[in-house]
Amino acid sequence: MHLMTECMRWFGPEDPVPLSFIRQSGAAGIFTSLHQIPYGEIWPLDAILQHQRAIDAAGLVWTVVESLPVHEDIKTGRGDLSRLFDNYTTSLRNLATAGIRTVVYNFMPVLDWVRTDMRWPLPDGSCSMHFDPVRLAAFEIHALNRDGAKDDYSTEQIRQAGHWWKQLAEEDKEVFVRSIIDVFPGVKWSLSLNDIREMLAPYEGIDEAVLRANLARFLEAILPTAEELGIRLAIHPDDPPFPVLGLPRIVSTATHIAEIFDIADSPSNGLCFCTGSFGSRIDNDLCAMVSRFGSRIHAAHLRSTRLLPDDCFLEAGHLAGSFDMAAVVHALLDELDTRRSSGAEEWQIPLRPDHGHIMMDDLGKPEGITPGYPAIGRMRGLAELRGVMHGLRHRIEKAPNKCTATPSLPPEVFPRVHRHP
Ligand code: DNO
Repeated sequence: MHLMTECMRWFGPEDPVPLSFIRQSGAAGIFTSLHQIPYGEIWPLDAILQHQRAIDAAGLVWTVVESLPVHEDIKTGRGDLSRLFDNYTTSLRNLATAGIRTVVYNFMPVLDWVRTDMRWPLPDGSCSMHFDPVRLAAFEIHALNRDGAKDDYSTEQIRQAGHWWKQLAEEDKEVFVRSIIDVFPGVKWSLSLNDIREMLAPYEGIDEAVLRANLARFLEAILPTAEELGIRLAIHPDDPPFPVLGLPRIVSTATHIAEIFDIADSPSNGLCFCTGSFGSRIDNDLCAMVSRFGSRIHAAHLRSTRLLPDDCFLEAGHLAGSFDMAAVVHALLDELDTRRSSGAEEWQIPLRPDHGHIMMDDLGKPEGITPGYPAIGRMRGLAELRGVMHGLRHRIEKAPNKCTATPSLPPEVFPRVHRHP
């Protein structure tokens, strides 16, 4: 049976979920990064190999780099760009030397992903992440005091934002602000609101077209090396897939992806298909996107969002969102088959469950450097996705409803039981 490789994200030695636990989830591969290296600096081969050895020792494989971050100067098109491009390609070379050839990156200005509540209580007692534009308005207008923020919201949203902000206790304001400005993967930079203002300033005058031109300059600089090394770059969509903080967005829709692929028609210029990001827009038809961009999908993040009234959304169970996850998985399996039947050597699409509900034992644990990535909720997500994949494969490859006996079971799943005499 040809399935997508099941993976999990690991944030490195500081991750409260160790590799030994990840192994127990049934995942075979790891999406990870060298979070300790500042954005824009070279990833030395030694550091890559050391990270890889830790993963190997746990019986897993470093399948995908997530992410090799893109420095803000590249996005704004300022500073010593040729040094940054050289550093990026050197890191790609070092990764290829270690045999790692799928590399995720994003082109989101200033912030990585944004939610307005990291612990939204669900009726079953678990917690999810939630996005509410009213709360983002409160952040922008009352905490950040961004010029022009009010122009991005309706009068009613501004009114509700003021009301919500006023009733928040001082310490809750602090927690709320931190949860927006300090959610970079695997690190806590302890950024202040002033740092964010300084990071926003260079974007003055940068609209979608300029940001896309800056992405094009970056891709044109690094793609020749990526192609030579057989590296598949995979851009991650904007999360959420619409403008925040008055910043342009260029990776939110099918039109955007087509524009990015137009920059360079190269297999190295690929996509990380994040269903949760794309799925937070009602006008994104996920199955159509898989069919249209299939050959360029180099990695998948599978997660569901439930779209709610007033432009809110919450992160639903992996199969319980507003779009049909099983249909998306089916489309991805079809893409695998297309690759295989065309004789492609690299036919795999590694997947990882993205995010997960905070549930059971994880409810009492601090989020630390990995908000959104509790062990149990992600494992539940992976198990559900695995079930969908196997069920679909069974339907596709075997006669419907026919039960075929399994001739042998892999020994690592059912090891010999040593009984006392
Ligand atoms: C959020 C993640 C993102 C993603 C980066 C990719 O949970 O999907 O942080 O890793 O944006 O560069």
